[in-house]
Amino acid sequence: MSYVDEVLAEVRKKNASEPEFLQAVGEVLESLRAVVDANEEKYRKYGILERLVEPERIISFRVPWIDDKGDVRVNRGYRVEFNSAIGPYKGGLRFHPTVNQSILKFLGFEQTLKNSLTSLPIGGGKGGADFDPKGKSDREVMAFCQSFMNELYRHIGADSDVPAGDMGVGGREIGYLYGQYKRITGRYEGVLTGKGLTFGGSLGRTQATGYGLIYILDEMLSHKSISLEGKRVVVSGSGNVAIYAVEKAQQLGARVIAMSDSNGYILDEDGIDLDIVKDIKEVKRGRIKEYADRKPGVSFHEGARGIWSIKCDIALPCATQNELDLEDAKKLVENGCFAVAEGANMPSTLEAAAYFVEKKINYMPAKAANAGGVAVSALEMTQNSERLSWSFEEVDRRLKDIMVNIYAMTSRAAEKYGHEGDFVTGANIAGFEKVAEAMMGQGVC
Ligand code: NDP
Ligand code: 2IT
Repeated sequence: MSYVDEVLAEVRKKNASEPEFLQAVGEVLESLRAVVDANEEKYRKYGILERLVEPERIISFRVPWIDDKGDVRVNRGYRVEFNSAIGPYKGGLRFHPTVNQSILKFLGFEQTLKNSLTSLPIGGGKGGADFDPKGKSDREVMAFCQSFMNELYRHIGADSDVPAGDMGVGGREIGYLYGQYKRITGRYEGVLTGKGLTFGGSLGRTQATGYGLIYILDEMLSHKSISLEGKRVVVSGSGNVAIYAVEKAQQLGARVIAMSDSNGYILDEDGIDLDIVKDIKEVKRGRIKEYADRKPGVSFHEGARGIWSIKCDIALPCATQNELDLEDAKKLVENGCFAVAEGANMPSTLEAAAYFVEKKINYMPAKAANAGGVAVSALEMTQNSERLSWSFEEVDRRLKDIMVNIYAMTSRAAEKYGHEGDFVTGANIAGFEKVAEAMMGQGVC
């Protein structure tokens, strides 16, 4: 049995109740076959694959808080410290009712390889809670964040583990978490990224994931002499990643015609008015449906998945895992969609991703496409360490360079192992090689 198959069998046995984690590991290990087969002896000797798929540490804790009615509520909090081979654990916190160990392990595993692709010194981690910020008052969110940090603080640190935002965790939550960390420890340090600009945040972090997604999309298409000018683009989600993907796509001349949330999608053939979306989502924390009430001629459609049946040139899934399945992928390709870049983590099912690769559309998978967010988080860490802050232009320029470099690394690795144009294989191999080298260099630990 090959090394990959042995480890896959063991992972499946050990983690049978964790479908998302198995999905992420399965995809990665399958695409590492070429590089693992070529280096089997040394990788086996160091147990690289067995160690790669086992988190260094999982912390799970009770988060009690009091709601506005005075009732005690209890959520489950986590931090998965996945891999510290190339730097301190780094990765977001997700507050969403679906959060569980399987989801956070898949995200932490992906994060390890994604962070490697940025070329910056950051390891992989992820955390969060099954807390639903929707419909909660500011005070309730603050109470939850403070209670969450009352436990988390003992596991994190500017040089050991640096969380940031993810779904349900944005500037407001990071601010409350930071305030509580500082209060408990008495330390003013870069222990979280995505902070407010008045207390150590980096210019450009809010925009980074969405902008980075468009930079790498543009880079990928430029190698085919295709420009974004006038292209019909569909973006799922309407959160942090989606909003700034739309903003940069529009700046580069694309016509973004649809966005969504978990209730449904809006179709605006004249092109999305992003000011309205920002007001609804960032200011009022409302629903995307309200866009249709505010702009004449716009339709709202119940059901988020329908967004993939819209005829478009480019699809950018920016909402959540497994939001796009094989049927959706077929519909997109049938309708002439020629590029897909993933702002969300693992938004395409295994079958959908394989279909995109098979059809040779320009498909940039999540760990390469959405690495801009964590890359700018690492730049925020750098600025915090040197106690300086860089201009927006400086951060944006570095972000662009990083995304262009990720494209180059990814396409080179794909080519080297005989998979030209298959960026899934390319990103997994390029991310893996550096982590594996670092793990071997540090011995069995
Ligand atoms: P937000 O919480 O800001 O936004 C999430 C958006 O996705 C919301 O509009 C939400 O709608 C929507 N959504 C959630 N579930 C579904 C669904 N089943 N179908 C359709 N829409 C849905 O999160 P982010 O924008 O930060 O994160 C989005 C994705 O990007 C996640 O996969 C995250 O892991 C990934 N990511 C985020 C980074 C960051 O820097 N923030 C960096 C790299 C990746 P609703 O309000 O209805 O829930
Ligand atoms: O999935 C991701 O890369 C993030 N949510 C961003 C993590 C970070 O540390 O900025």
